Amino acid sequence: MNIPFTMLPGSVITDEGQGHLPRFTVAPKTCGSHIYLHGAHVTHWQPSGHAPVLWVSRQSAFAGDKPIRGGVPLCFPWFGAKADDASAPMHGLARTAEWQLREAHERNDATQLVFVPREAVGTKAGWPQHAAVEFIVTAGSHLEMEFRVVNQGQSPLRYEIALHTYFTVSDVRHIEISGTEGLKYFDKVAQEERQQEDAPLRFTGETDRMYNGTQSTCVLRDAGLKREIRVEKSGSNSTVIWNPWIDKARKMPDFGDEEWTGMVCIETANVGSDAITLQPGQSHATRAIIQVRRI
Ligand code: TA6
Repeated sequence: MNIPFTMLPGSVITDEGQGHLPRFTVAPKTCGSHIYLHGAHVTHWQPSGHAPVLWVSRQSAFAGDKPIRGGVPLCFPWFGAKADDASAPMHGLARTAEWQLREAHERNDATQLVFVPREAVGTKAGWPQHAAVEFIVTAGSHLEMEFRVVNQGQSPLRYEIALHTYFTVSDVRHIEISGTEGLKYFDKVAQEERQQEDAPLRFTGETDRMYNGTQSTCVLRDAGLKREIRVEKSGSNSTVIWNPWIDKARKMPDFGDEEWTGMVCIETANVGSDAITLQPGQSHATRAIIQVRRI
């Protein structure tokens, strides 16, 4: 059960979002943010003095059994297709699960909300048994997100996690992302290992790259919106960068045909060879800290 509304700090109200889904609207003086209980899904974050940072498709579904297209989908406990079950949902169970709010606090002009999966989620086939999971969102002049897992069982617990963050950009053809220069990556479009040249990433076509073994901060430079978005991380060894481009956008029913130019994903993750294995009693936190700077 969510904490009683009477225990919500003044900067948090509950309202009905799109699709009549329950949503928290968070508004400390430093930002505005929306978080749905469905998938514990952050759909909006706008620091004071800046344009909205997160992107959501105008064609997104807002329905119990579908993930919201945009914002920050939580990919857990697997990323992409489930290795041993082709019928399992893409990107795991967390982003379509029902969560509840366990705590809410105001701290230094920011508001922190702690979400935990509803009891019933633990019975879903594929959800790691004996895993204590919480998702902590701190919305303020920065957006901090932490996905924490504790292995409360008696055997090792292996999982993948990605904070699959969608950013609004002026035009993906006119931005660049630094932080992955010279790194090896798996190119999901070409289906082969490649190495990035020693220059920031620019976009000239469908881009779907998994970088493993990197703790680097990525910086998205967007001259069109006169801003840089800095994606710092801790507890994350993988970065995924994605833009569907024209053909893939057209094939997605919850993605407008022309919307591909206005977004890019920079995902803070532990996926593939960087999957996490927790021994009994161990815990791990995957954290993203997002900041915006005018340029
Ligand atoms: O993170 C990139 C990716 O794995 C792409 O391959 C693409 O499938 C994207 O995620 C979106 O996946 P979704 O299941 O949300 O359509």
